[in-house]
Amino acid sequence: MEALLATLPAAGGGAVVAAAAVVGLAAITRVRMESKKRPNAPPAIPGLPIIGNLHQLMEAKPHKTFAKWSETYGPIYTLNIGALPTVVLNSTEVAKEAMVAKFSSISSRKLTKALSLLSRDKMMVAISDHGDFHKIGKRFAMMGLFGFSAQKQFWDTRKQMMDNMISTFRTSVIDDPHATHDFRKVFRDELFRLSMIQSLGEDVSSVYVEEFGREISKDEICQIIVIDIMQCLSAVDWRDFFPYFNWVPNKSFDTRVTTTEARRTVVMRALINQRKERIESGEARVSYLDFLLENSTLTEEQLMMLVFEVIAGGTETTMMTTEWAMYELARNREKQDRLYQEIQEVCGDDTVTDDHLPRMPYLNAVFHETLRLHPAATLLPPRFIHETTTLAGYQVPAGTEVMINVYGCNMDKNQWEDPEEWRPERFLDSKFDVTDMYKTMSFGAGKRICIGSAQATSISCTAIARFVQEFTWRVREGDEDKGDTVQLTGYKLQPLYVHLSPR
Ligand code: HEM
Ligand SMILES: *[C@@H]1O[C@H](CO)[C@@H](O)[C@H](O)[C@H]1NC(C)=O
Ligand SMILES: *[C@@H]1O[C@H](CO)[C@@H](O)[C@H](O)[C@H]1NC(C)=O
Ligand SMILES: CC(=O)N[C@H]1CO[C@H](CO)[C@@H](O)[C@@H]1O
Repeated sequence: MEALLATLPAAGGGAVVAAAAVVGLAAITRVRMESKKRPNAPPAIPGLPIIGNLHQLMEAKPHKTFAKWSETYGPIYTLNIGALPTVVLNSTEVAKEAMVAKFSSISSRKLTKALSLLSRDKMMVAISDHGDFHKIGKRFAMMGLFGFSAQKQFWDTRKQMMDNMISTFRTSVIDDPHATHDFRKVFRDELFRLSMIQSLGEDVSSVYVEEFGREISKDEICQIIVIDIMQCLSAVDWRDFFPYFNWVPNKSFDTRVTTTEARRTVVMRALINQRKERIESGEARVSYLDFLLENSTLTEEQLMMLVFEVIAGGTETTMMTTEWAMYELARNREKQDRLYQEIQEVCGDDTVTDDHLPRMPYLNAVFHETLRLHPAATLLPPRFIHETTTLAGYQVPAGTEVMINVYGCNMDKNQWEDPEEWRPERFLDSKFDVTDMYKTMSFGAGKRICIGSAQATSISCTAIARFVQEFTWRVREGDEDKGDTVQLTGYKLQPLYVHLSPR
């Protein structure tokens, strides 16, 4: 009891927290008895380890807590601390069973409060239930954005993006050969530019937002529709994991989510209206918005959310993955040398392009090993069992929430040797096919698998290869072991700063 109290945050007042703790323990005891009644239920987490690991939930790294518990409770177990029973999955096999074989019983979403507000109640492909909106949204994205003919339109922009990044780094190396470079800033700026061109047809430099009463710059647009949203999503509200504590008020959290959502919406509306005016004046472009306006009958709100989704979803995930890859290469000199050797053998004096990628197995391994160790989504957006089913041989009743711990699956000692080590060589093993884009579950699996995976793979791999082709990478002194993440996200806590020397 004392341990529990000591780990709870001061917010909310001692009395409230103590009361919650007492009722919480009572709930735990009840669950223990109930689970005895249902012999075919997955193991339930009893009270003690929860108290022991509560501090990790408070640090908002539930994926780590969940992985730790599975060392004791195995690949599937239930948390019954609140009104909503939750089953946590930590092995690839069981997770795939849930996402592929049992999809028809587990195809809706159970959202955290923040996700539900930010997605305007499931009005995003990734966060919708499986149904008409999901199907239509996914088809539009394939046709209007990710299909081969749509992507072909953006090849020049992508090449330009790579050239811009290299030339930005080059210029700053010439200015000061000993400088440290802010990798994230350079990469995010260019990815955001690509996202804007793909989704709105132009590299928007500013937009007038009526509600703000002023024109906002491109940096501000990126801040409001991408960065603020991602940060808001990563500010885990632990009440979501233990709905039993839902009644504990958290005003600052609720206000922050509501404000962030409102700002995102007015900026997106302004961007879309600005674009519509151009289209009305006869200026057609190839873009996702142009495609949706001409080919769909979506409401204004749906249109706004779908365009927002590809801008926000496309920028940060690819940025995070590439940043981790460069961090690992910059601190593992011999792996970087091995990659450089492969680049020289395959490309000679030519600049690396998409066309070289199939002939570069080590580059492919570097990318997948980065996705494994540093998944952008450590926990997949929760799913919901709407029809009683079995998982790993256990019966799991309708009404249970499902948490898929990608981090836990990727760290499973039974599947990966020394899982905490970044070792691309493991993917050179003949049991992995080079062309398999889903060697880990970092892009999800089954019907809800990531639709941007091909684009993300090709941008990230080409960028990594070009960066290593042009420069030798070294992390800033003292940053060799800065591998922590922001709460439950895959964000690197300390942005990557590097020293570069031209090859
Ligand atoms: C390295 C980069 C990326 C990673 C690691 C990643 C990861 C994921 C994961 C794990 C899911 C599955 C969620 C689930 O099963 O519950 C997903 C779905 C999705 N991703 Fe990505 N993603 C990446 C890049 C992108 C890009 C570039 C875009 C678009 C511009 C994108 C758009 C989406 C969409 C729309 C879905 C929802 C698919 C559905 O629910 O049917 N992703 N992504
Ligand atoms: C309220 O939410 C914030 C996140 O914005 C979190 O840091 C804090 O711990 C929460 N407080 C309580 C009592 O849950
Ligand atoms: C609308 O869809 C058709 C058929 O897929 C396509 O050819 C056309 O380019 C689309 N319109 C726009 C503006 O993208
Ligand atoms: C990361 C982690 O703890 N993974 C565990 C998942 O569950 C299996 C049991 O089947 C454990 O052995 C793994 O260690």
